Amino acid sequence: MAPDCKIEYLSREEIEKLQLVRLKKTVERVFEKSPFYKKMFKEIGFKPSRLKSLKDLSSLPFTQRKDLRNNFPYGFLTVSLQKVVRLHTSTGTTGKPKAVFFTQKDLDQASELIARSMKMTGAKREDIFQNMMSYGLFTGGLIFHYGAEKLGLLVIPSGAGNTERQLELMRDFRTTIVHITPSYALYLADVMEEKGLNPKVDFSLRLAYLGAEPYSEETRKKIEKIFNLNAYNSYGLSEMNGPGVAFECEEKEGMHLWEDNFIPEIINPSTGEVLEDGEEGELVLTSINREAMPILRYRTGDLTFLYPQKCRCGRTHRRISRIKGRTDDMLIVRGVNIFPSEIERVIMGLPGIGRNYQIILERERSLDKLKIKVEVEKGLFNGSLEHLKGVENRIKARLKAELMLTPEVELVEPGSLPTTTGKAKRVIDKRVI
Ligand code: DLL
Repeated sequence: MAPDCKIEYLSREEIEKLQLVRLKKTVERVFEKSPFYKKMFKEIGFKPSRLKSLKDLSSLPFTQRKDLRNNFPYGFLTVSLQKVVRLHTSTGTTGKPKAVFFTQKDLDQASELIARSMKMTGAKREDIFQNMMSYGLFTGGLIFHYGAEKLGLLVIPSGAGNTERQLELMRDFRTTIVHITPSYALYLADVMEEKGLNPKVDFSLRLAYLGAEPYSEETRKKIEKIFNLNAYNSYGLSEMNGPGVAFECEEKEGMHLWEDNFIPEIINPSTGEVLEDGEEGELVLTSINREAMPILRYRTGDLTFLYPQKCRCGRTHRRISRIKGRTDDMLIVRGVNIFPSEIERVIMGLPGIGRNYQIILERERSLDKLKIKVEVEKGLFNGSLEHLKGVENRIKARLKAELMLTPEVELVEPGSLPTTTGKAKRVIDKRVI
């Protein structure tokens, strides 16, 4: 069924009216049902009846990533498990991921937002859509998949990786739209050229949805030129359904954040003060149309601003700028969200390891490459080669088992990595985005 596009053009008053109704319902819901918010509201002495206007939202505390982890898995749930039909988790790499639950209604709504976003950028029923994002716990696969089906496209659920097969599918079925990470798009172009294929001539691509990781305007332009297509930026996070939170329109100037489903705020990340439109800060989101697991004032860690001007396309939902960076040290490596502290926890828990390590990120043929240099204990280099290999293999095995990472590991002599008296610079990111 075609998405309801009228909602994209509501007046500001109409949007705010709808937001207030949905916000009140959400606040009542979490107050009654979510163990986490019940406790929070009690602690701050807040009653849902106190919420009279959208401005009152700012009197509530923020919800942080650590709250989700500390209340894993069911602390945010506001429905009985019988009503939950889907689990997704963030692609994070800690021992405990963030669990995100969906009722059937939540999934329908998430599909609606994807269908709306795709339609906005000109996707049509006759398009052939190849979804090259990972299927499974990551939202980029399934959430987008159902949205594209809702719009009536032919969906090829090819998932991530397996480049040869991707190319074959693209040629056999004349794929016209791809959903892909920008780095994989560049890699794909490399492989095409290597095989003597012309990305413009031998394929039928006309649209690409690029997201799940930061990239620059220059990278977008490069991808558009190589494939001769229109590429649109797509933003989202697991905690808020996954993709479909904000999406570019044909103007390609900022992403419309679907304000009938999410209330955005931009805050100063150090003070928590709410900033004006146009000012850059951390994006904070409140989901106001979720059943299983609404989240209030969630600190995304993403740096952006809200455009103060109306969009030329006529849609009224405000736009966020391309994501400028993170407020924390989260790295996105091949689509997986990684915190250096987690790598440290794993490495330092192993025997034979010295005091220092370094995480090096590079781009090799457009794909991220992760290398970890680890200082070993004194004397280890004087021992047998076999013993050293054993230490290296143990590091690799633990990183794989706990964090699903398969980096290159290099063992180095104690004291050979640079040290500073101040804040250690353990991450060297050589990637140019
Ligand atoms: O990456 C959801 C998604 C899937 C979005 C497919 C777009 C397309 P997470 O794994 O929870 O969810 O990672 C969310 O990825 O907080 C941002 O830091 C980053 N991110 C997502 N989209 C963009 C983008 C999915 N277009 C985290 N530009 C977010 C920059 C992005 N960063």
